[in-house]
Amino acid sequence: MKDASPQTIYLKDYKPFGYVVESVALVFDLHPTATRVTSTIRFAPNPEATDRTFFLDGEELTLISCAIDGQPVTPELSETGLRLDAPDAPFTFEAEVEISPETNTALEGLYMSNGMYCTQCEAEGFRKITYYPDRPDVMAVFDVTIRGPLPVKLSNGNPLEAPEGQARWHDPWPKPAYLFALVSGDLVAHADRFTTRSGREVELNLWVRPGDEGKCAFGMEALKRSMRWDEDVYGREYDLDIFNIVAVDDFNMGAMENKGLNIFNSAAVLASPETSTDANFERIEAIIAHEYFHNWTGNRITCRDWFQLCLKEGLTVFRDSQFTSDMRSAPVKRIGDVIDLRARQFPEDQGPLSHPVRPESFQEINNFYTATVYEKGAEVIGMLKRLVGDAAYAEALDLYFDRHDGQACTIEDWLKVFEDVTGRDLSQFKRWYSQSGTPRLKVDETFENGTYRLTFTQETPPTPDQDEKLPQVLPIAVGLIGPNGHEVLPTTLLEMTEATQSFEFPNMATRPVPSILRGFSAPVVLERETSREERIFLLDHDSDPFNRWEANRALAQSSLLTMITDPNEGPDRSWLTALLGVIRDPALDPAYRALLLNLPSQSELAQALHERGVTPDPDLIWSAVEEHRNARAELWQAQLPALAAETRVDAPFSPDAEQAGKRALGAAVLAMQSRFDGGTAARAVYASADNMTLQLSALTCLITAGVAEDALAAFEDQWRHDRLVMDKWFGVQIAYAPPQHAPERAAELTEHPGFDWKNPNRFRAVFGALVANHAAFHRGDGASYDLLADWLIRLDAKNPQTAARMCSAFQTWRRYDSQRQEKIRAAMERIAATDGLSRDVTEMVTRLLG
Ligand code: 0A1
Ligand code: ZN
Repeated sequence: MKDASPQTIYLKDYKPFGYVVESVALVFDLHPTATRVTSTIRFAPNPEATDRTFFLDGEELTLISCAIDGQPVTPELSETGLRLDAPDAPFTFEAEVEISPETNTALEGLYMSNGMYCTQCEAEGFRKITYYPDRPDVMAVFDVTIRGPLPVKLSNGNPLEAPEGQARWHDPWPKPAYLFALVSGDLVAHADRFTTRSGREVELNLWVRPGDEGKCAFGMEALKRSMRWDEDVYGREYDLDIFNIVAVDDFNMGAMENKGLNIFNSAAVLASPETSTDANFERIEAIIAHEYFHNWTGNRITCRDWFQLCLKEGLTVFRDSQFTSDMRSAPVKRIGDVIDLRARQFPEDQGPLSHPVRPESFQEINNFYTATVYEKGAEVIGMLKRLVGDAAYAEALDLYFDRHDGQACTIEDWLKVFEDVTGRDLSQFKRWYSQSGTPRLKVDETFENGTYRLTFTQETPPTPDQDEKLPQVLPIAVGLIGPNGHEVLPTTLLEMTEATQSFEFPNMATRPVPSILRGFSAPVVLERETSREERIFLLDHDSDPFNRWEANRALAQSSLLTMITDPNEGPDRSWLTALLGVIRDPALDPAYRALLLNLPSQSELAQALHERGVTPDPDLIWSAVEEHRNARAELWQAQLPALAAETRVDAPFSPDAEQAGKRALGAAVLAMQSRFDGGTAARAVYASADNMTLQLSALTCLITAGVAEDALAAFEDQWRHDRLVMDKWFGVQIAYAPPQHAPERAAELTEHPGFDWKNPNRFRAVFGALVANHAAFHRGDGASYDLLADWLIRLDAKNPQTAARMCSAFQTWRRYDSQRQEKIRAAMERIAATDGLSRDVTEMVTRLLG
């Protein structure tokens, strides 16, 4: 267990380490409870450093022996590491330590998952493997020997000859310890090859447990597409002779970009049509790409310190979104990203966990792998690209790779390449990295003597971590549409730098309708009073697919808010009629049409009410959404069969965007039909489904209709042997349960023999679903708060990182009424008062309680 009276670490205190590491040789003698790790490390004084304190990080290690230049030494040991008086000249440090992978339930360092050894070292897991300067700015060439009983033994880099029963790996590329990896198990490979554009032959392997071989093909194809794309678009080539991916069942996050040996949560790589949904396929393709792209943005160029995490993560998320846009539909990807940003990042930025894209302090770095660092970090890069243009972006990236290859860098280095390429001063733009909070953008408009004028005002409300906010650089993409629906000004980028700023458009024959923030060109909240008519006009005519969707989203939101605040109001029928016209347009991509049918989440509605000064009532929100869905289904009833027919896929299953789009629209139509047919159509789909997308969408319809008992039993029977599919079974029955039953159902499921709560995927399947079911999570009796708190306390003792991540469920707590707030506060205080609480969860609840 980590120290619970933690220290705060500050960006401003950065100092380089006193020594450089010239080489590292590690020997592993694997054993479940007594693995021996022998390290031989060449250190030399670092000319860039003044402080020569020789402190090596190390946690939960048993030191067996330690020597400097062959002479045994007795270091000063503490809970966090080892200190020695080291020579002021190059020297060799040797240590032998013992660790116990089998009892490592935190899944950080070397641990075991289903009999297989594996590692997770980001951010600070290497210190649980051996004593080392475990910080990203210390980069070294690693040589690894693995001895042990299991046949497959993998590490980073290229394999070397080794005696029987051993494996040796040499990684020629200097790397920080967080990119170290080791895997050993009884595994089988799905193998392939890739020839890089300069002719390097690369062996590709996806290693899985026997039985999972049939779920590898898609991941492998996605890897090859990613490798080709990074060559074509960024000019980046792979740099080793082998690239290994391993699927692991017990993993805290999605995946990890260890050099040449990516380790994946099996949910983020294993796929087959029978067991995976279209959404799973798309996510897997994106994560494979993300980890692969890290080879350049993260590994070849890494971060100087963990405050710079967005340097690799923001950029790599941006790159993986570009990849998905190229592989699939760009507008559909953009809309999906914005839905996700608003659902996860906006609440973070506007609540007690608010922090800048580049935080300035932390207690536990694992708590900063956030939507702000990742997704807002990617938005910031998107804005930079919009501002400088595509050609300058490409030039700046080339310069970045040239100038910084092999280095551990900062955001300053990153911005400097853009300044050098464009001659722009990016000091104001840099506020995007240092200022937390979501800017709010107001718009005023006038039309006089043929000149149309837009006046924008930006304001970022104070956040708990920062009172003062300064104006940011906002790229605002605008188009103007004439009354006949024709565009009179194509998309034009306005660059806003002041708190208030006007832009004029002369020579307009008539007052145009503006389409503002096209493509969601900046991550802000746009506050504009727009009439219903104007929104319907944009829904009909906007040539920008994002803003067309956005107009519809605003219409949906305002209709729902009206219903919530006045229970006598029904849904906005004239909007629904206009929307039906668009939905029935066969020229529109079915995936896009499915997005138009998607309603704002109940949590988003709660936030919208809160922003309007109304305390959200989760029960009223739930009832209004239900009523809306029923009314919409009834109103469109006659058109549904034709729409359903249009979504039929006759070709053999493919997870491509085209088929997936049809299935997404089909699922939305089926959900509407199930609102009035008692589940007949869904039962038929369930019975004939030959892929998981159809099977699961039918199952969720049956759950919503309250007639899923048989189907749930059949599903469990069919899939009890498949861990990943069973995660879905656990999740859907809570996510789609009515609020009056969901917490009880969740509690019941924790008693199910398959509820292996130490497996992060299974824990998240149940509790992630409960949190996502807004009205159930916020049920007035506080049952869900208490249940979650009980389980977070239990999980924290085994796996602090996953427990801490789930604490963000409480981040919106101050939106709600005082009774709910009191119940949440009590739950969080109960967590905070737990004996031996980890540093991870302590930091989270302290920040949440404010
Ligand atoms: N760098 C990985 C994410 C990651 C971070 C921390 C981890 O610790 C358990 C694991 C993975 C990525 O961005 O994919
Ligand atoms: Zn990443």
